[in-house]
Amino acid sequence: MSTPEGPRLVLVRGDITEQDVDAVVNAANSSLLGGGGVDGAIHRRGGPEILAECRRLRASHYGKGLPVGRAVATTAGRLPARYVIHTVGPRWSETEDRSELLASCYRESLKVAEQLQVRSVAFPAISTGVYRWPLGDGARIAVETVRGAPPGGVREVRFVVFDEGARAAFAEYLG
Ligand code: AR6
Repeated sequence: MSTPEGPRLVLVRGDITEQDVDAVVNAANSSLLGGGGVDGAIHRRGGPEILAECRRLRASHYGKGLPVGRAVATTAGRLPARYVIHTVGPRWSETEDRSELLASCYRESLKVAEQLQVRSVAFPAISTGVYRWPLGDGARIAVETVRGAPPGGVREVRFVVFDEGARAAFAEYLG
């Protein structure tokens, strides 16, 4: 029997809100009510339907907020994608190793993608903006975690990064 193949990993420098993939991952915060960075861009471009669904999810399941490392899906509103998968990255800490929580964001988002039966997923470099995770380490965790995930129906994972520094960081691990 042949070994099942994992998804193709692709690196793109650009805006995650413009990606023609089935699901876009949002680097959200626990409130699920929006913010800056990727989160702000997704809500701005995707329109109010996304926030409305986030509010409903909060009311029904996440009254105390979506825990760090977890993921949940909503509509993608007016984005080219079908779904937004919201995940909450850890803030970088000088004193505590939170790598497992960052890895969990990628793993849990992929699990949600499998449940949605989608074939392509775009990830931003979670936690490397407002949450200040060092880019090189964030890229390593992203690539290693996605490579280590059990193969399923997702055929393409696209890492979408904003600038040259982030592109170079991911390129190093993608080889
Ligand atoms: N497309 C692709 N990458 C982007 C985009 C974009 N449109 N915009 C920013 N980046 P951040 P975090 C890059 O701050 O660190 C929000 O306020 C950016 O250069 O979006 O997980 C939330 O509500 C960086 O490399 O997310 C939370 O409160 C990466 O995406 C908090 O920020 C992630 O930066 C989450 O912080």
